[in-house]
Amino acid sequence: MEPTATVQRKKRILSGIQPSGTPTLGNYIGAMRNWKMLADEYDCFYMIADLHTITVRQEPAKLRAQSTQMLALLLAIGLDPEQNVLFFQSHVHQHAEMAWLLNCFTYMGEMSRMTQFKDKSAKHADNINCGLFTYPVLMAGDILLYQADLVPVGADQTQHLEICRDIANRFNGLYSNVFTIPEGYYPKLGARVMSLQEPTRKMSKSDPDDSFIGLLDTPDVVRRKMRRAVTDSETEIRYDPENKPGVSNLLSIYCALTGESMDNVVASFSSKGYGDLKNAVADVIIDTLSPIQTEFHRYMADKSYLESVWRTGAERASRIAERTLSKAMKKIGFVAK
Ligand code: AQP
Repeated sequence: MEPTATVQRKKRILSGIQPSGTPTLGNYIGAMRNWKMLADEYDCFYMIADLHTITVRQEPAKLRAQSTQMLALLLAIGLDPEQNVLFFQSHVHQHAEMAWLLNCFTYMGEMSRMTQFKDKSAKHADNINCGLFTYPVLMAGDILLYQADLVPVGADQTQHLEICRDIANRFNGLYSNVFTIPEGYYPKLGARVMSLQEPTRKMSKSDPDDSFIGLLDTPDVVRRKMRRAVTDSETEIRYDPENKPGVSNLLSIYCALTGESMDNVVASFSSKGYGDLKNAVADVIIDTLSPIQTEFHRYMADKSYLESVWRTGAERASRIAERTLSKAMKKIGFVAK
């Protein structure tokens, strides 16, 4: 008898980014650049999470432009659209459908405990919509549709991954194994980048412009934002996030982009001032962003190529998403088409 070869499928990863603005250096260091490193080892699905973006009111033309730009930026950082499935969430209608199904398997009490809902509703007090409340259910569907094994998560998303696992376990418990239960993936390189103006809060693309470095910021803008970055009234350069959050943030950006260890970096700045640190951080940021921006402009000039990437991505994603959605619908008891 022929020996049976066991073909092990690569583990699958699903991650996303909202086109709620120009991605920041935080998105890049904490998420995007890691995505590129995962491509060889994993079967990667990266979505531009445009459905999630409308939990906060968006200007239509801006949302469209930001979404296209986001795709061009993903390509510009080196994500290969053949190796990775790159797609717009709204192009795969199964996301919205799965979210509805899962809403009916999620309890109000569970959603009420989500800290991001509390934070975001405080930030957008004039528009606390139901989408903002059930956002983690849409996210659970995003993950479960692709039977993802791993989900790269930052500290702010662990609660959402937990709820996704709870919902999937509940569903599987009722209807036998429909969903893969995802695990968190914690990237080796994944510093949390803080706001330049309020360094105790994370850097966010929808915050005021001076508080973040956008991936499309020109060198002049980077230098200006660095000059204005909040530090403290001392002069010593040391890594102490609790007492010196501004300086520590600049140091960790420097380490994240150069790959140097914190000890070495702190030692190399021991006889220097905050101005020198800011200049050095600006230099490494500009060096990082400049090749990305060149590629970005090249992709933006080729709309038909971008279109072909998003069409192919949607087709590839839909095929898998449909398989899971149909299975879940059948289990629930809907009549097959
Ligand atoms: N400051 C950050 N440092 C490290 N990682 C970060 N991420 C976001 N901000 C930082 C990571 O980027 C990925 C994509 O995030 P997202 O766009 O889906 O949503 P977000 O976390 O809400 O990002 P923003 O920039 O703060 O968006 P807005 O302003 O729209 O809310 C995630 O993996 C996230 O951890």
